[in-house]
Amino acid sequence: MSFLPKPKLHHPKLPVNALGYTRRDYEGAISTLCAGCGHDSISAAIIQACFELDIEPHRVAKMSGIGCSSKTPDYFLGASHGFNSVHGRMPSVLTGANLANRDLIYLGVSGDGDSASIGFGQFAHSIRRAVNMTYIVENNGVYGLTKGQFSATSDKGSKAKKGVVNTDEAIDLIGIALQLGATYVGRSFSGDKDQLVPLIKGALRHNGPAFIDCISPCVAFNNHEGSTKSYDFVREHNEAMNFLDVILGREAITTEYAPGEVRDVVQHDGSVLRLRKLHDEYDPTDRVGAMHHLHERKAAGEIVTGLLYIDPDPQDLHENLATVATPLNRLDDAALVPGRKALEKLNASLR
Ligand SMILES: Cc1ncc(C[n+]2csc(CCOP(=O)(O)OP(=O)(O)O)c2C)c(N)n1
Ligand code: SF4
Ligand SMILES: [Mg+2]
Repeated sequence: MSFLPKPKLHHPKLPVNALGYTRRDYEGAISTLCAGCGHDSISAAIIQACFELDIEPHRVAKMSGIGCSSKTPDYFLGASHGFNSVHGRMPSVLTGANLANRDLIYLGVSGDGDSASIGFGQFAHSIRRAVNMTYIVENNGVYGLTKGQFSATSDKGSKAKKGVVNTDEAIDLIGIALQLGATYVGRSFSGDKDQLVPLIKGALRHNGPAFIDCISPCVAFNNHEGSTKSYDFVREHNEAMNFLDVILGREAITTEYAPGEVRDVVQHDGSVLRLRKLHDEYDPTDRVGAMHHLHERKAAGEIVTGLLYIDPDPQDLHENLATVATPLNRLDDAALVPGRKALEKLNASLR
């Protein structure tokens, strides 16, 4: 594998955000993935989302497991905290970090192998425990890093590069996330930046477990005819439910739409998620309706994308555990070791 240091020079007139940073300040090392890999487009979307949200890079903690997808945090947010964990273990490392320091913005990046096989239990429990995070699965339907075996998200009947047909049922991570209580659930496609960037922005501003399943073609092992995760197949079968605009609290809402065309969801931090409806009957605040719609459209051969579900009033792990507002890693000895009397009082209260 080659390694090239990234040149630090950039055009002096690059646009800057409210913090005075350019997009370059959100980049990482040069990618070593195959040219055309969908994962690189997702990295670019994450960079764009953080730049547009004026996020201080040092406030982000990016976590991943093992796989081509899990390598990508090296290619964005070079000034952020990062932890490349063991295969399938990103969710528990992220949960622990989040418990220790609730002040950071947690971004988990994983693959379909990493999250739907070895890390399936970890994925499920991080969602049901309502960890405040943005969890992105870069879903290519194969184990890209280990040369293209079917993953658990490969559709039944889809073909491997050498013609073998997958006979196993696919796991739909969106369906699982909805069932286990994720409060922000979206699906997108690495080739649709206009849809993906706002979806990531909305997830980063969401105060609860936000899950995005992003279909991300593997050009080396799963971009042929017969694959249901190829660029051509996804473009032909993509059925977008809505388009999202994220309007920050400080910005005026100026765009005009006819009544009924949009739906606004105000988040706890004052930002507004403006959903431009593409299907009138679709209600993204109805969890059961979203699950039903997903199954129905899948049976019709469509890949449903967009913001599929949002809970406008989410609760996260810290609220459920009633932890103190101060991040636990900032508590001093007096708070952490309150002494014998406090311990006796606590024990007495439990008798
Ligand atoms: C404990 C363990 N088991 C197996 C492997 C081998 N392995 C490395 S990456 C990978 C799957 C990666 O697939 P995915 O998460 O879909 O990432 P992609 O490369 O497709 O982006 C496997 C099985 C490993 N590294 N560690
Ligand atoms: S093997 Fe597939 S997933 Fe891995 S870098 Fe290449 S195209 Fe991307
Ligand atoms: Mg994969």
